[in-house]
Amino acid sequence: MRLKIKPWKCSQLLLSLLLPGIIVLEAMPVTADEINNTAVFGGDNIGSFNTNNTTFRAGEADLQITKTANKSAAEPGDTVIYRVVIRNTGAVSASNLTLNDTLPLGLRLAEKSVQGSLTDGSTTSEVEVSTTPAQNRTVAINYAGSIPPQGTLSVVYAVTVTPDGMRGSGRNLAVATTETLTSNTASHLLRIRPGILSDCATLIGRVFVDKNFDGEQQRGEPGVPNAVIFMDDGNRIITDANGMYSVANVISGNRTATLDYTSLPGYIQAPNLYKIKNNSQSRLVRLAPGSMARINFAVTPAFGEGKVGAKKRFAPKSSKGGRL
Ligand SMILES: [Ca+2]
Repeated sequence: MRLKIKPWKCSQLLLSLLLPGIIVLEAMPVTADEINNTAVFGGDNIGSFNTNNTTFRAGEADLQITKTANKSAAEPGDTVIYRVVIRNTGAVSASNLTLNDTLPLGLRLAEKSVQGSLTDGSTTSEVEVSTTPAQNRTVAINYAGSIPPQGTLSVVYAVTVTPDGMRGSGRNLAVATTETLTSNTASHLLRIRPGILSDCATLIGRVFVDKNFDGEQQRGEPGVPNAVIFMDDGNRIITDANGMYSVANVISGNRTATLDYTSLPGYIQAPNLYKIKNNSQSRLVRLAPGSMARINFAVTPAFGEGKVGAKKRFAPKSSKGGRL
């Protein structure tokens, strides 16, 4: 009797049994992890018989991916270091791996920064990875080697935050694939702050009936809705139901806002008894980049309550009182 097992290609076995007959077992790979098995039986005085086919699965590789960054928030001009760890939790090696990372808007990969290292047990060594230029913000990083079972491939790379990052979500998604496997999708959210590169600011304020002429809004001093304010850049702003307004993305610098009294029939400018410079229809404010400033307009009815005798009834004794 002779038992012979020899490797045939990668996963094909040839088993021959002599006396009293011949049994040939062939194992043909269908996919990387699926094997189709057929047996042929025969002898000197009998014909050959084919057995039925059986299929069984070999050990599988499995990929798990995690992604981290060296900071949770960044500003335009900052560099962020991402680390992607791909672990093979399967029973066989995973080869020819590609990491696809879709970067958020405004983040640009520094291609020369890409580094790879492979950890097998307690041994970590650098490995060569290549980068395919980004298409639609998706960067492909390729590793031509194999990740052994329970081994990890770490890929580290740097991205630069551009001013466009302010318009993006800051979230990126990474997924690792081989010819037959796809990992889970790792996600990381980077909060992108305006930083010093933002040249815009925010202007807020309110138009209200100032009954005690201190320039501040206290209780009992209602806001005036639908008041029109013109900016020096031509912007036209209308107050809401509470007399409030806000303008985002105002170009920084010296900005002027003017209350249009033609939008407020029956009201005139309320005199400010404490700040003479505020006794003006137009107000000047210095808006620093990324800052917020407030311009309030105090008005008073041209006739009736709030004008005649208001100063005596509501004027504070020694201070301006609280601001609403
Ligand atoms: Ca007041």
